[in-house]
Amino acid sequence: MADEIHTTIETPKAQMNGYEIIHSKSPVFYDVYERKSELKHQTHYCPGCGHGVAHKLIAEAVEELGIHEKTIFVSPVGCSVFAYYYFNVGNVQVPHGRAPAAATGVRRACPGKVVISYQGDGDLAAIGTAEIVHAANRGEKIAVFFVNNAIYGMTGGQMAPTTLVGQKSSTSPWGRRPTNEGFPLHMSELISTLEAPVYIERVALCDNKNIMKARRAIRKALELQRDGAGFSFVEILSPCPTIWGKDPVEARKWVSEMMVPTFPLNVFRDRKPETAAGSAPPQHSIPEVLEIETKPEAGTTARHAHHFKEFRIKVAGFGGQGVLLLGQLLTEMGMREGLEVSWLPSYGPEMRSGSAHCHVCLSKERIGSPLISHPDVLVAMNEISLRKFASQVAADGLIIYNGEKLPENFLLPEARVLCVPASAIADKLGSAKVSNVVMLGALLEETECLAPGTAMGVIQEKVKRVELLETNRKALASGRRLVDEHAHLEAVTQPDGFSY
Ligand SMILES: Cc1ncc(C[n+]2csc(CCOP(=O)(O)OP(=O)(O)O)c2C)c(N)n1
Ligand code: SF4
Repeated sequence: MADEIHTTIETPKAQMNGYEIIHSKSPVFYDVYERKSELKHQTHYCPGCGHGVAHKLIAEAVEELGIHEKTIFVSPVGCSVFAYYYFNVGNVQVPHGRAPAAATGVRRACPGKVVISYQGDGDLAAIGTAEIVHAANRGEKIAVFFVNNAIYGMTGGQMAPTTLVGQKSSTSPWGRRPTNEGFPLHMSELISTLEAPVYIERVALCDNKNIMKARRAIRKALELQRDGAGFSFVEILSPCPTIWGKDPVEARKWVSEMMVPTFPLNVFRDRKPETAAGSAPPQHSIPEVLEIETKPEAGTTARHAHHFKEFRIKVAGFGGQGVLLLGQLLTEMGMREGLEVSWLPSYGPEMRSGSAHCHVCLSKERIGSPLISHPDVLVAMNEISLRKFASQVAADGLIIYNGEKLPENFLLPEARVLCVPASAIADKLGSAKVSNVVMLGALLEETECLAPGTAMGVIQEKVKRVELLETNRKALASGRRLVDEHAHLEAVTQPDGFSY
């Protein structure tokens, strides 16, 4: 297929006024575009669409600058939603308008990369106005290519913020009226009121000369990224023949005759990189930023071995049982023991007595997702949670249930079960509030996932009322002791007489 694509069209040079037509494409594009089942060398764009030209200019600039391997392309929602089918670079596809926010995250996480936020005018200037303004204002080190075709292309021609005064669209069939729809938004001018951006230019894909200017602007924006300079923004006035109801030649003409007078071509900002605002964001670890001591506490964590690569816990119950707090205690402990941690809470609008649960992940490696589908341990603080979540527990997992025994008619899944009457123990200790700490003690003793010594350090910091501290200490000890005794009982009941 690649051979078919990179061919010279066999037409005698004489017939072409001495020119040769070469049908080829940049190696920054994939050889085959899987999006198209039959014509695998064609994009999905309409003939004459500016997106195709803009893509070509970007690909050529990436190739020329030698940044193929370090480019990450963030595609938007709009006609260019499938850009990742074409660019053989790092690709991220994001929801409508969010490209600058996603690009911010990508660039901050990968400081050595060249990150492109590619967006249409509906995407950038309507639904994503906030994202682009704030990314520009922060001086994020990304290149934004803003393809302004004065209309919503993908959805069939609704008015965009950049639709011209008098221009008809499906949502302004009488033509845009400033008194009703306001004036077109001039994004380049708007962004150039901000301090941080280093480069802002508006170009137009209306004829060869201007396409060459666009080429230079795109190259420059990428060059600035390669050099780590700052926020660059290139607005590309672009034909949309299909929605405008014109042929490709007329559409290009319309860009120069109708769009350019409203959106004058200009270099709005061209700063030397060394004066760039938006200096590099701090690359600190989360414990450093939160000023959390990560050194293991003497006598506890240094000796604690974590017998897992990743340990996933779900705590569930109702609001007021300390469900979310128990999750926080575990994550805080994990952090202190030098683990990667995540805590994902979920609760209804009614904070008290409504159902609540949280996912806690303790890991020796970076955590991919904080969402846990199959926990290793379910801490069920009430019967409803037990019935609701027990079937999710991993086959060799553990359920710790807040009760003397399992409820009747409860179908036990494959997981092991440990019944801990935490609420009853907490009541005896004089505070119903510490039932979650009883469960914590049982969890630590049974699974040895974290060191009990770390728990007391964390609780000490979290519990503001001194008189409750002693109750918490007892609660933790009770949970642990209960498991010890339970293990002892179980041990003597083993048929072979051995303990496990
Ligand atoms: C949150 C959300 N709102 C609305 C849409 C519908 N939608 C898809 S594309 C689009 C407009 C795209 O127009 P533009 O950004 O100008 O890009 P073009 O298609 O012209 O290249 C809209 C409104 C969506 N997909 N998601
Ligand atoms: S509808 Fe317009 S913007 Fe979309 S692919 Fe066709 S010409 Fe391009």
